[in-house]
Amino acid sequence: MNRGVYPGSFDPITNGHLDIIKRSARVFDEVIVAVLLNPNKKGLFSVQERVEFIERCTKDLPNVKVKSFSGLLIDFMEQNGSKVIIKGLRAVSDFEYEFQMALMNNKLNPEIETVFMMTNSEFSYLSSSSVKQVAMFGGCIKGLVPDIIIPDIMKKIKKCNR
Ligand code: COD
Repeated sequence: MNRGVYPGSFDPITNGHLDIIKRSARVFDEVIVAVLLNPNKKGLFSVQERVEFIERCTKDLPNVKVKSFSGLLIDFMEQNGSKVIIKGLRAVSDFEYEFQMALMNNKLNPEIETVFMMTNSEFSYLSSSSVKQVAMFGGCIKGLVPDIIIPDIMKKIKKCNR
């Protein structure tokens, strides 16, 4: 089976992430969206919330699974029988960081390849941090994240702003 792993923080999932997931699901037999559990970086949403958001947004994609992981990505890849990391690329700034990560992961396990998908021009400016900032300051996040998770994001932001 041709299984790809799409790793990230997804704090929260945006329409840019979802676009990469949908396109990957057409290329791979199975796609595992892997949400990083990083004890040193507290996100706005818990890993459980992020996983649940992604599950809700991908429920119509039968070959997409969502899991969380901690530690090294290449260990998760081995445990899940995948040799292909899927990454999205937005700008030159993404390239430098992703280039370094791809080489490091390949150095740690030469069987691992990273494939890059160009962002959809519609979402090239989108990041989880910019979505959180817009929401924090009362801006409209419609069109930036899947509609189905907007109420949950707004609820959390209101709680944090209290
Ligand atoms: N359009 C297209 N792609 C996008 C968009 C968009 N609008 N927004 C984000 N993306 C892509 C990003 O480029 C990235 O490929 C992916 O979606 C996830 O993005 P984020 O921001 O949610 O996640 P990151 O970049 O914080 O994730 C980092 C990882 C979790 C992948 C990384 O830290 C990791 O692998 N950590 C595990 C430790 C490890 O193994 N390190 C490697 C050795 S140093």
